[in-house]
Amino acid sequence: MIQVGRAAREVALFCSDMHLGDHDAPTAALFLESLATHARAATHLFLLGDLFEAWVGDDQPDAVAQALVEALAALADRGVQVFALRGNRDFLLDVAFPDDAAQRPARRFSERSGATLLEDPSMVELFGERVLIAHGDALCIDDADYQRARAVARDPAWQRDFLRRPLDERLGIAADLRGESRRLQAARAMGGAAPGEVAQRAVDAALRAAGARTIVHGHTHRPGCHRWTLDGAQALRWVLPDWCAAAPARGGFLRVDPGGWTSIGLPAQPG
Ligand SMILES: [Mn+2]
Repeated sequence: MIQVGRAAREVALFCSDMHLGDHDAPTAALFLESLATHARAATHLFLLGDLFEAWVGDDQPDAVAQALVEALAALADRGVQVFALRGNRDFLLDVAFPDDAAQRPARRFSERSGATLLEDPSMVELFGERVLIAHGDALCIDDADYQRARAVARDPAWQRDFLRRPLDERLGIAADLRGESRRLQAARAMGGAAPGEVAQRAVDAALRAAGARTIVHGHTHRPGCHRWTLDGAQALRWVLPDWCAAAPARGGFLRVDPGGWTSIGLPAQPG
């Protein structure tokens, strides 16, 4: 298990739902500037899914994606341990292309960025505490249509069939899925619909299964800190914000250090 806090100087930073892409340069600039500021003190960076608005494979031809890859690689070069898990927008992140694919990227996302891809959910130990980390969409179990779509998009056979296609075709399919063809089952998993809300019983079950009482996730775009009692113990659920540069700007990190948990918002907006 990943352990943070074996040395007192260690600092973990969490964020998610940046939804980066060439369609939104201001949000990419906002995020990359904020990351440069706050990652300076971090020893571990956790990206909890939906880093990108869309991801058709590790050959995604996207200048903003390349800028994030380079920023992560620079952090990794400085010794920061970078971890990422896949969201519902970028579920093909670092997924291997089949041998008979029309074309294949020279290097996978993890190789280019220095990030280690984690399963969703994963367990980490933070300063002696077991913490479950997840994107969050798997906890939205009350939306049966969404969960069916998620299962299709996460099916290895569906993914192989998709990655086998030429890049232009994959980009076209992704655009169609986000556009009019929402009746297709995979469409909602690839984006389009507004994110749902997690079901409390799914959160409780995930924490019990993990033997944890703290979870950090994103996806819902409803940032907050929820406390309740689970089997007689205090439970904690941190929800990360999504990022958007358009006023009123949204975004932020969660920081964990020997002093505890701190939510880091954006600096006050001018005007
Ligand atoms: Mn999401």
